[in-house]
Amino acid sequence: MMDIIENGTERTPARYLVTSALPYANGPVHIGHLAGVYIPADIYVRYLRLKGRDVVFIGGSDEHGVPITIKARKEGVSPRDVVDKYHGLIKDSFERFGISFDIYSRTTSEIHRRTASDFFRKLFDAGEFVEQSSEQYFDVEASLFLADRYITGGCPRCGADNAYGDQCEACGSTLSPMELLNPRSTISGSVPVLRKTSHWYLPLDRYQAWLERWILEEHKEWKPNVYGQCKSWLDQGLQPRAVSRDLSWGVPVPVEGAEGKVLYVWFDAPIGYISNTRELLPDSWELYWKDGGTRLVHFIGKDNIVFHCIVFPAMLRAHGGYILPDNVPANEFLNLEGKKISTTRNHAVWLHEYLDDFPGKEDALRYALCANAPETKDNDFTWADFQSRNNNELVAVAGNFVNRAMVLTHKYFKGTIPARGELEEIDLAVARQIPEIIARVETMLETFKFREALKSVMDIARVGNKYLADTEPWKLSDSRRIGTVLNLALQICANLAVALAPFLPFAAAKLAAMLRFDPPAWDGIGGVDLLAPGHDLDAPQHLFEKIDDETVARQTKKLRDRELENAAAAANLAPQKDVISAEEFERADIRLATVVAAERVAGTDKLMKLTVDTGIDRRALVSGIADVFAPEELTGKQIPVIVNLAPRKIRGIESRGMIAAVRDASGKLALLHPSNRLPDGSTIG
Ligand code: B3M
Ligand code: ZN
Repeated sequence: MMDIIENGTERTPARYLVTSALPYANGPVHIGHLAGVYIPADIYVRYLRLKGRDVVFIGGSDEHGVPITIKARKEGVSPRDVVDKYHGLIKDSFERFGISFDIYSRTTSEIHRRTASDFFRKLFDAGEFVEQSSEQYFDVEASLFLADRYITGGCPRCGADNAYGDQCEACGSTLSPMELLNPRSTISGSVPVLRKTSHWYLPLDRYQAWLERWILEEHKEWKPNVYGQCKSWLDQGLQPRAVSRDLSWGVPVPVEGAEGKVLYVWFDAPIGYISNTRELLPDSWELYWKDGGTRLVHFIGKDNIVFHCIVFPAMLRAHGGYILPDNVPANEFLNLEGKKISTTRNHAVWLHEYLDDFPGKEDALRYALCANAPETKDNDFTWADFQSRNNNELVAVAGNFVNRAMVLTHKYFKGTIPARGELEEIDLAVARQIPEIIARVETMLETFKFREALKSVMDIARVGNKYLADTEPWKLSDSRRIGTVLNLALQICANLAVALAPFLPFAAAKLAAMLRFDPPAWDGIGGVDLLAPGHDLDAPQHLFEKIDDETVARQTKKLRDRELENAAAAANLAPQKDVISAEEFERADIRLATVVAAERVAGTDKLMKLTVDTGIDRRALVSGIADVFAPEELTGKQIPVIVNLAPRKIRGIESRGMIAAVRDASGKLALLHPSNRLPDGSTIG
């Protein structure tokens, strides 16, 4: 399909260049990133390497653009501080999850600045840009042009508040700042004014016909979601796009008189793929980017489709000399417990937190995210599904099969692989099934159907489990027959060790070590002679561990707590306090009491000494309400008093209790009175 068909036979590309989207270094990465981009890319690359193909896997952080400078402003640090912090965190998370980049660099590197700058200059010199001046929103208070996310307002498509100048997150529409209803600056909150500024535009309209042919006719094999989005962009008619911005953070526009202007982040970021390849392979990078024998594949999320399928190819074409992507297998989005993952609302499973909460369980998440990947539609991650995939699939199917084969071999043959006797039909059938499954895994991987591929890999273990259940070697007495069955079961384990490797690299390595097996390349599997009889196995170990209910409950609680925190913060309220039990609450003794006397505490503005009748006794207490209430407003009133609070000395007065008053976010006070009078000392609770 994507192989070049020549005389009816598919030709394997000479080499592969695989890129994965460069995440903005303005926050940590979460499960949505992993499921949508990095896991599929890593599986693909690991598979290609096992196939012995020449492949480079390019990653890196996107360190320019407004998302970075907004974060810097919010945290009161420099953009440089922000990218240094998050680049380190992101790189570390990917490494710990086994994402096997050949390079993970950054767009603030010197080589990138030069590469992006030269790229722009080449297009500029060739007259590929049009310069246009236009009116743009300007924040007078902050004295700044308001690019992209520096401006918010109503969405002209769906009416949502707080759409950004480049996109509405509620409905997903791409917007321009001029379309926003009631625009506001996100920096000062002020209403922006229009001011003239000039920018360089890439006239995408000039590439319309070419793109229509290249995508709509020559790449009908692209995933329907990708093809469909491209078609809809093309059907609307392409417009020139500005490739510069009035900002100070970014790659400076390399043109005289362009002070204060930088390259638009979506112009420089994809060039980052080139820069990072140059950094990795200073002498041979051009082979990967310029030779027709290379297959270029971009792994991205759906919000990046237009940039990778339309804008970047147009840039490459305008430049000349570069190959174009052969495929862009973009995924849809992953939701979390039924809601959109959100960095700003902190509704996410952050990878660095998962790694700390689940040490040694990287593969469990890799498995759940691949098995449930949003390949054709948005999907939902739930902790319950994660637990059941781990316990019912990894542990119960794959782990269980390997463990039975290992334990039985140790029991019957002291851990030495037995020789096979004559094969019966049931053995031959199993031996035929394994290469069929592996061929299917290959087809699925070559066509980016990673969920299906993983399901098929698990079928290897399913076949193995069924084989042991059908042959029941533990019930046999003929040692030769037991040897035949266990030999075959172990051969299936060896196949599994290789087939699992692209998906679950840690478990695959552990399995190979247990088998004391030096795994062959991908094309060496499928058969049942991978392990030689007489060869000693290592001691059996569990490949996977169960995840218990408490662990899952802790994670769902974490999400719920954050949701409450966010709701409180949004309403400008203090977050909910830690949960207490009913028994703990009941320890507080709150009663109705009547204020019998009130006087200001001399020398203070706020303190009032109250004498209250609690029904049990008369006592004094000191309360910080004198700036709001006068003594005469209080006497005679019934109010709730916490009577068993430990006494405290305040300004020489022993305060025995505390009145329960109401306080709003700004500190305003109100008192509580019962709706009808009840005897003093009546309990509240
Ligand atoms: N940083 C957007 C994103 O993280 C952007 C991708 C760049 S890929 C060249 O979704
Ligand atoms: Zn909208």
